[in-house]
Amino acid sequence: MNVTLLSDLAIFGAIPAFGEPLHVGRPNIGNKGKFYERLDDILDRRWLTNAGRYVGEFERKVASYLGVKHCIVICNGTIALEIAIRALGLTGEVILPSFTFVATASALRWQGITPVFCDIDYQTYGLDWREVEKAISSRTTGIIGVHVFGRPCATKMLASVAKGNGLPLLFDAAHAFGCSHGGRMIGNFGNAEVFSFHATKFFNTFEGGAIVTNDDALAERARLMKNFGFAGHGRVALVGTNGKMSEVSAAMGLTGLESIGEFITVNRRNYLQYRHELWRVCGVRLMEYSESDNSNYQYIILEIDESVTSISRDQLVTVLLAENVLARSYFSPGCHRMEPYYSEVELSVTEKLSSRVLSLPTGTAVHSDQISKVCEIVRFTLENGREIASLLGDL
Ligand code: T4K
Repeated sequence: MNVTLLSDLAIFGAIPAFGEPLHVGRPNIGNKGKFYERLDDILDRRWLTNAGRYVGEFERKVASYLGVKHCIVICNGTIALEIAIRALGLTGEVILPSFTFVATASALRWQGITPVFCDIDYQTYGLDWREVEKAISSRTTGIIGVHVFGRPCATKMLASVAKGNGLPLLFDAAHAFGCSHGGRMIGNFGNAEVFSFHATKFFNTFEGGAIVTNDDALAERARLMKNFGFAGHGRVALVGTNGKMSEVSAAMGLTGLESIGEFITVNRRNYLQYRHELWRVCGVRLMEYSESDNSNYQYIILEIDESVTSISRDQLVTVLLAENVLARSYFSPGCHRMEPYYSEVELSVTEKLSSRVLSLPTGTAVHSDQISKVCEIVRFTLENGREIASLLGDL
């Protein structure tokens, strides 16, 4: 699709494009002064990484925020997943959703483990426990649930399936920092949970992640593994890797933690504005967050029902792009339809959602008038779906 041509079309004259690109995934930044103070201290003390003061403080504060026994911070969420998978002793086959970022699957395959993709529940977008039960075989060694877009999986039912089959349960909680479920913070479910603190997450450490668990032995193994397996000078207890977080990242995390309430307030306000401005638009469903749990509201997810709108998700993304709104089609295609994992297996809910959903900009970098304009573009496009679809077809 030629986007330059598209933006020249008269229909887009109705709503002039944004001058600067409006991105999904703009980082939230805490108090810069506080961050610079910490940075100065790191540089003055010349202690940049390897069990530094800020990493220790950050781990203690994250553990206390989540009410979890152990927090091991890691250089990014993907390596955190790899370490958690290894520390849990997973091998053979592991069941996980296909509707996730590819890192969840690759953290397994990287270690020679076969990901077995399973369908999800349409209400939560998380693993469907009934499908998990069907997928368990003699080669299954574990289950990974993903709290997609920060909405908790069916934690109780998954725990019961895991327990009933003697399998460890790991949660990829990359999207769910600051969320709770049934009165407990995410971080306290399964054998362990893994967060991502990547720049695009509402809470970031530039790059970063964490493994959190209430299991002492598991925490000890993960701690050794992230530091080459060192159990003391010259003593290597097990095969490890380098998963350490730097002091600068921890300083960013500590600074962000001081503003996390404000980040969530802004995300919630943005979410409510999107909901208010889009609720009348036919064929669009804004993903809901449960009011009984705490959410971080970091994703604005629209589901486009093409049978009602006569315009597809991909066409809407093209229009938004022409208007300089860089919406993302997270997660499309599902992992089971990506080259390294390609499979003909039919996962009907995954396929439906991955062809229908898109993610819109939010966070502290996005202002109310920008949200109004994004909503106006969405409304206009859907209300004129037939004409726009046919224009797009002609380009
Ligand atoms: N599990 C799940 C379920 C995940 O979603 C992820 C990561 C992981 C595991 C692995 O965690 P990490 O190893 O990443 O810690 C982005 C992120 O890189 C990735 O962290 C995230 N999930 C995924 C959903 O999104 P891309 O390929 O879409 O990123 P990119 O570079 O296209 O950036 C997205 C948008 O953010 C763009 O519009 C630009 C904007 N952006 C990005 C960066 C880095 C900024 O405005 N500023 C920035 O600094 O993967």
